[in-house]
Amino acid sequence: MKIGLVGYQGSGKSTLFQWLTGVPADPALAHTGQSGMAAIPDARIAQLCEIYHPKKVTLASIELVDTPGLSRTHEGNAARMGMLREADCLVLVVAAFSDTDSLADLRSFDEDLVLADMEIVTNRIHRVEESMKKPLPRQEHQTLEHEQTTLKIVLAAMEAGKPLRESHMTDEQQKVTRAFRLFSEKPRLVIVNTADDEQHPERFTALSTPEVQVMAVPAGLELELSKMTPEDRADFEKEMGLVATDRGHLIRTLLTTSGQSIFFTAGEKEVRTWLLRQGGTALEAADGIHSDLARGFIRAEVMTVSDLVRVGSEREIKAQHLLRQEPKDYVIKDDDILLIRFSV
Ligand SMILES: Nc1nc2c(ncn2[C@@H]2O[C@H](COP(=O)(O)OP(=O)(O)OP(=O)(O)O)[C@@H](O)[C@H]2O)c(=O)[nH]1
Ligand SMILES: [Mg+2]
Repeated sequence: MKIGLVGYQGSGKSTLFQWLTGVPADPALAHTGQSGMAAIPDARIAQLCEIYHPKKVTLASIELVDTPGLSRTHEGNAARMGMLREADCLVLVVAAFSDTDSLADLRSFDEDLVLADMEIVTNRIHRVEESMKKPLPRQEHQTLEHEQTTLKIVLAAMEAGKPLRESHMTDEQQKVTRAFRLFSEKPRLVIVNTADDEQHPERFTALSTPEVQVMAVPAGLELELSKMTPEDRADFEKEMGLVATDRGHLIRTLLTTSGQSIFFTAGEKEVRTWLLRQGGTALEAADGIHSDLARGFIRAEVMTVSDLVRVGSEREIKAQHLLRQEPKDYVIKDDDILLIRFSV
C-alpha cells in the first residue's frame, strides 16, 4: 500500500518525506519517485513492554513515496502523472510558507488530477465504442456494453465534481475502473506546509470535510527540529514558544486514511505491531505474519491491550475469561493482540 506525497513543484514533498521517514531525499530519484518507510509509533507498545519485557520490539511501517512535483504550466506532467497513479492513497502537499495562494493551488491541483482522469475515461469510452461496432461474440459485446455504461456514469460524476471516493460504487463498477487507477478513486489527505511562524493554522484545517482531512504542518521547521538533540530541541521550542507537530499522530492519520490498521502480537521474545487492511480478518492477519500460519490456521486467540493492561498478566486474562477463541473470518479490531494456533 503506497502513500504518495504529491503536489506542485517545490511544495515541500521531499521535506515532508525526509521528516516522516528519516531518509534524505535522493536527487537521483527525484524524477522517478523515492520510496521510504515510516514506523508507526503507538503508546500501547510501551505498556506491553512493561508486561512482557521482550527481547525485541518491532513496529509496523507505512510506505511513503516522494513523487516528482507537477508543473503549474502542465509542461512534462503527463509522465509524472503516471508515477502518481501508482500510489494507492494521495497526500496533497500544498505550499503555504511563502507568498503563494495555497487555496488556489489546492483547487487547481485537484482540477489537474480530475482532468487527467477524465481524459483517461473519455479515451476509453471512445475505444470501447469503436470495438462495439465490430462483429463480436455476444458475451464480449455484453462485457463492453457494461464497461461503457459504467464509464459513462463515472464520467458524469466527474463532470458534476463528485469524486469517486465519495460515490458508492458497486463492486461490479469498481472492477471496471480499477485498472485505470483513477486519482478520483484514491483516498486522500491534504497537508498544508505552513511557515515556521504561522499564527492561524485553523484557517487551513477548518477546510476539512468528512471525506478529506486537511492538516497544517510547518514541514521545514519540523525537519530542522528532528535533527536536534532532545535537549536543544526542548530549549528551542521553549524559547520560540513552539508546539511541535505530533509526528506519530500524523503517521497514524496516514495509516487510517489509506485504509490500513494495525494489530499486535506479544510475548517475551518480541512485542510487535503488524499492518492489516481495515476490516481484515484473522486469516489475513495470519497470512501477514507468515503464509504457513494461514495455511494451517486452526483459530486465533485474541485479547485486547486495554484488558491486558488493566488485569496485568496473561494468567489473569485467562482467569477472567478475557481470552477469546476466534475463527478465520473474525474481523480484527484495533487493540487486538493475536496468537494464531495452526498446524504444520
Ligand atoms: N521556509 C520554508 N521552506 C520550505 C518548507 N518546506 C520546503 N521548503 C523549501 O522549499 C524548497 C522545496 O522544498 P522540497 O521539499 O524540495 O519541495 P518538493 O515538493 O519536494 O519539490 P519538487 O520535488 O521539486 O517538486 C526547498 O528549498 C525547501 O527548503 C517550509 O516548511 N518552510
Ligand atoms: Mg522533491
